[in-house]
Amino acid sequence: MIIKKRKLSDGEAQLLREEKLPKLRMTAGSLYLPKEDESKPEGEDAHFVSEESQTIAVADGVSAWTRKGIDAGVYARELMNNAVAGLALEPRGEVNPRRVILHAHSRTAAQGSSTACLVTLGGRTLRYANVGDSGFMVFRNKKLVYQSPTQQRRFNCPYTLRNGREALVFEGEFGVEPGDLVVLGTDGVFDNLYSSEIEEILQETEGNPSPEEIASTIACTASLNSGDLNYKSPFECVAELEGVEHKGGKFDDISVIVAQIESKVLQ
Ligand SMILES: [Mn+2]
Repeated sequence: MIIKKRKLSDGEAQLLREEKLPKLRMTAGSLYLPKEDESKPEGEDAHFVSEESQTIAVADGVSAWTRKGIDAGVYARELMNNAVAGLALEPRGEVNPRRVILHAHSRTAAQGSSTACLVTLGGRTLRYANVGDSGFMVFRNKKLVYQSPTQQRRFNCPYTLRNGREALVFEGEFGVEPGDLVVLGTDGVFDNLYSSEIEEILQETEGNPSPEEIASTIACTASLNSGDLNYKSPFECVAELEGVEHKGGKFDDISVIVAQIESKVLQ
């Protein structure tokens, strides 16, 4: 009897290839620089790093709520706390970012609204859920290889998560390799720093800096740019295209998480 060899589907072949490769893990560090505001010393951003769940996330409370006397930072922080609680319910190694965001959204009771971006490493793939203009970039050999898309209704008006409103969550994934660097941040980072400037920071850094040290350099550079009237910021460029007058950097809270992707086996 002749048994014909069944041809593997693309997905099966990919799985087989992945199984032979070493598993990956990410090690992360962060820095948060809230903008100077005596009434809101904690700012309106929030973030967390969960090494255990191999998950990182940022959120950015919408400032416009201040006009109604509401501190959207409270919403953002509660959202991130609820996301951490949601992670505990996820199967090990198979975190579903959308489910975690929806869990957090449904349980956050504070008034306000916030953008959110949650990234998790499973196998050799980064999976993420994003709402609005927070996001992340992946650098390979100190060069940008991936940038998550943002979701906004119009200039400077991102999609957000809000109590009692339907959550429109964008999902995506990207295959990573050992040595890749993930830079996750709120718009305070990417409105004040081009990807080419992050590449420069990575290329100019000597030795073997920790993710925390890299996050600190990126956050501090974005912060310097944010207060520089003569710096033609990414925010200024987009504003110009939209016919909105804006000069220099953008004064904002700055949250950066840097995650280093490495092989699980000791090198
Ligand atoms: Mn912001």
